[in-house]
Amino acid sequence: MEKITTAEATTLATAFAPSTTPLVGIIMGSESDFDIMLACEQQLEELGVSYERVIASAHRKPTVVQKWSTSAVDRGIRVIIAAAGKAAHLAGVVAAYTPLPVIAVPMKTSDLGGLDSLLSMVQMPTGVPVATVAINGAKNAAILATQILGTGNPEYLQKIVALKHKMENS
Ligand code: C2R
Repeated sequence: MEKITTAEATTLATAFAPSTTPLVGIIMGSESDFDIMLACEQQLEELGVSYERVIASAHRKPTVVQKWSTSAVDRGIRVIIAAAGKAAHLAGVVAAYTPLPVIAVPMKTSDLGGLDSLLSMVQMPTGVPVATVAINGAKNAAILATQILGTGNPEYLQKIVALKHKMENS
């Protein structure tokens, strides 16, 4: 699980037919979000859930975000996790382009402590929801994504049951 460069991420974002078929699509507004979002990827790996990662900002790379979001369903993605900080419009923009559930992870910020990111994500107007986890709640985003997958797949449901048992017995 290497940190990918922006160039590689852009290539991935514009690749409409990736070789594997990830179920979760992770999008982040900046490479600077990656250190926090690593926990999300690690949790998905622990739960055995395939994912892809893209770094693309809605205001810096609007075309990439549009292409990645609109192609997600056809590429086999079933849940999207969007992480961003400050005026975090990314999750809402992605949700506008896809019928898939979007989980938002508000990044902690230096100026407003992440309250800016949180409100930008959680306060989506009626009709275009994003399910927002806690500030820097990267792990919970992975668990929630797996729970959503689990509603239609007993394998993932069982992974969540096992995770809960582990928590209870630790
Ligand atoms: P830089 O570190 O690249 O300056 O980014 C990123 O998610 C990051 O937390 C600073 C912060 O800006 C956020 N960003 C957004 C969006 N794109 C980047 N909120 C977006 O599209 O919403």
